[in-house]
Amino acid sequence: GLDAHLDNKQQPNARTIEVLQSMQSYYERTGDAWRVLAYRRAITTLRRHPVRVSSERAARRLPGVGPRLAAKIAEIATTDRLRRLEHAQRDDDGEDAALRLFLGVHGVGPAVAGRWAARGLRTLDDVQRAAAAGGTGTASLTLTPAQRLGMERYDDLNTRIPRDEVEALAGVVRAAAARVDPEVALVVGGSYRRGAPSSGDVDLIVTKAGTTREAQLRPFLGALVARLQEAGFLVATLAADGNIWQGCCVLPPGESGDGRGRGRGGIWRRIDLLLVPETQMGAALIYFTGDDVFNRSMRLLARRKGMKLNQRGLYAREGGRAAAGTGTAGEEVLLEGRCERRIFEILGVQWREPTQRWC
Ligand code: DCP
Ligand code: MG
Ligand code: MN
Repeated sequence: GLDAHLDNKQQPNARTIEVLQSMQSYYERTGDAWRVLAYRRAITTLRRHPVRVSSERAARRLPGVGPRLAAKIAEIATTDRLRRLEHAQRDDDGEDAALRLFLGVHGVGPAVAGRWAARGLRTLDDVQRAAAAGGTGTASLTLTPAQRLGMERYDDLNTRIPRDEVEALAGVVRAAAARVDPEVALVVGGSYRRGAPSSGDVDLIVTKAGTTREAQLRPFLGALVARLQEAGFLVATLAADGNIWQGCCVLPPGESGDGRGRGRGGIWRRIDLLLVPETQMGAALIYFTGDDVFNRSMRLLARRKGMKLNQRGLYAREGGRAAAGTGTAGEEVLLEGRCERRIFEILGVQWREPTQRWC
């Protein structure tokens, strides 16, 4: 055929074809099968056409080209652009920006963010309106309690917490904890312990000498949370489940010289309270200090050596390497839980300060 002789340079309608292909791939992305077919047909026809098509009338005479496509072919040939495509590309950018926006909502992951963006939602107001439409109908959507908080406090929860504020917030919890039980100890973990200048949240590990089970600390946690809620420090609960309490807190008025602490009117911060018996403190420190990549590599190393590391301890697996190979864990024997350094030693890993545990 003719098209075999015409490479892209010689092809008299090369530029038109190129723009139509962009338009076709846009319709492929939006799932518009009919338009994809129409564009494919027009492109095939144009490829075989030996002369440049620059008017709407000439385009109309091509087989498989309807009036609307003919107008677009003429527009490309005479202006070297297609406004419809430029619009479509702007819409695409809008979808990307919306996706990033929605990923910032606490409690929203890639799947939900993608669904919201794909159905045309672009702003938090769009989401709010769809949520207000109730739980039924195609235009509606249901937010989880965590997502609702994430929407209402979007800016707060996307603002990093400076190191000194992490310290001030932990100080408030420490003071309250001391009044409930002076023997309880609190350690700030997470990115703070790794020395980060700012943190996404406050990770507080709660422990007490002599404890062997987290249940022994639960009454303390209940009393602490009640006290901090009453004081207006804890302002929202996201999850309260076993050994972990997750929610939001805010610096009390006057707590910080630069006016950051304004009670409920201040910036709401994410806080995690984790109950850890003393016997598991070393493993818990490793886990809650992270970072997550460091944790994964430590666990992998443990598996390779026929051991198992989790947030409660380092275990030997009956069957050792064989068990690691088959993926079936045998009976586990606790090697160490209490001492962070000892866990490194048993694993045969040189000690790393928390500030060196990120990759
Ligand atoms: N963690 C993990 N794997 C996950 C989530 C968390 O190993 N999927 C561990 C390592 C983290 C720690 O828990 O350091 C605390 O989790 P955070 O989500 O609070 O993360 P960071 O404190 O490290 O960072 P940020 O400043 O964002 O809070
Ligand atoms: Mg954290
Ligand atoms: Mn956390």
